[in-house]
Amino acid sequence: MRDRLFMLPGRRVSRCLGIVVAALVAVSAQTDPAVAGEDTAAYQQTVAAQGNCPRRPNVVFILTDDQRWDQLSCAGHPFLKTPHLDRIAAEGAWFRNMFVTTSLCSPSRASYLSGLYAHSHGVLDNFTDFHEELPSFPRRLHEEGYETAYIGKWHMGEEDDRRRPGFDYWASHKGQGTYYDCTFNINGTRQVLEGYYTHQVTDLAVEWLRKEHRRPFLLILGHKAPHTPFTPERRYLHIYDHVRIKYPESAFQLDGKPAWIRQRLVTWHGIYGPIFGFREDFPDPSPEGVKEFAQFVRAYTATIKSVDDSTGRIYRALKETGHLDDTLLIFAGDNGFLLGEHGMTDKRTMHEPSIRVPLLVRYPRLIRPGTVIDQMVLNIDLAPSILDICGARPLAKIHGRSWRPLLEGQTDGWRTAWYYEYNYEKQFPYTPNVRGVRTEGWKYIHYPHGDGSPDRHLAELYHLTEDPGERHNLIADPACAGKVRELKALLHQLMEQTGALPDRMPLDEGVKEELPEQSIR
Ligand SMILES: [Ca+2]
Repeated sequence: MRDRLFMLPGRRVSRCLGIVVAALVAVSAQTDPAVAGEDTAAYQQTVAAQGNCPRRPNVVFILTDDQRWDQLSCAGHPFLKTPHLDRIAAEGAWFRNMFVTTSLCSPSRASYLSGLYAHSHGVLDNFTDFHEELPSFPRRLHEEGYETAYIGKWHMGEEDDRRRPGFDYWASHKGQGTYYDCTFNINGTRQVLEGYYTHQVTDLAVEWLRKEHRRPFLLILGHKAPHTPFTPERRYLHIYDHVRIKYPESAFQLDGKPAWIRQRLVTWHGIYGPIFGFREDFPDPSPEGVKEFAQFVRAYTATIKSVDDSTGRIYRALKETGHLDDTLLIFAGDNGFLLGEHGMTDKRTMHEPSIRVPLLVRYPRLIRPGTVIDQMVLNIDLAPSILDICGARPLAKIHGRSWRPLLEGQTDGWRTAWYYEYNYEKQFPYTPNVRGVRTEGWKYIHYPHGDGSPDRHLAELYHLTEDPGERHNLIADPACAGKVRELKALLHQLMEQTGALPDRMPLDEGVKEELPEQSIR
């Protein structure tokens, strides 16, 4: 799939990686008047002048790994308390309908940085790095005079912990990292930071925030939590032992669903399988098997307590350094996570718990306290939104759009539908290829085989307004035939608009019971 890198919307730049970068720059120059004919010296003067302007906000972007949208007490979680995250929502905006365009770590992270769909930025799995020449919002802010730092989990390019372009300060590690005693590369020097990951990256972030900053700054803080292997810090290990956890009802309502969902039940990504190592004897479809599932849910949730504490420390550091109200403070997750819904764990699918993520934004110069945004926003919207609010040059030819107008009460013309994509992974053979469209009221999902032949899996259709839990697959309901035709046409239109056609993907080799290799679990 490497030859699909950088297929910008509406224009296929090149299939050859070697010349693709030059072509990309050329395309940008042709299409972005701010770049075309730019007088470098004059531009640098402008940047220098802007550097003294107090109105350019700082940006702190906190990104968690696999935190689903409802893992916040302000989102109504039944037992998790997140007072520090709730405060950001209370003092800023909570985007209640925030989604990712691919529910997988690296592709989504690349979409956050670039504003592009995975089929354009080329990070289609968790083993591909963000190409060093690909434009991103951190690089753009850096070009425009921002002091930039990346601290924590980068998670694109499994074996490479080197500083990525666009960052003045770099503290990250290879691949997934470890919850305890993780080895970081801090500006070129590798060292083990003893202790719990969430605290270690927070210490680094607070230390960096407390330094003198003569220019506006961008800090991205990438957490490992709540990613597998769910490992709460010691003081939170048992805080939910008293909470009763059951399999969700939808786990037992699989009639009318595609057969692959039933096949997934006993796999690495199903509720009767090993549940990421929490269950030793598997498959276990017995009612008693819920006890390991309950431990799994408790541990996942408990790791978020530390993230909340971390957010409180970041908030306090901003306040004590006098930066708080001049900082665009953003909290988001890279993808959702299924906690037993439809019998599934993990993400990747297009069902609601997988694609919905939290998005909280605080910036009192723009956002009234207690703002709630109901329009559908996407991970690809983050980059254009930050650049818009910072007054920076936009990225050319991207898919996302700035949600700044939503914060200003302007909702006319906002998107009412969007396209979702996921490609089958041989290393994780538990989810087919997924293509789908979500509107405010409906969702259509289908599972292409990958060779252009007719689909071999049943498609899914949900009337979300009446069935937000996606219990009733209406795909075979004759009364919905017109809706299916309408959504198929809309899906095609959205794929065309985003440059996703012709659509290429791996061959679906089926759902398998084999476990993933130990090194990538
Ligand atoms: Ca993730």
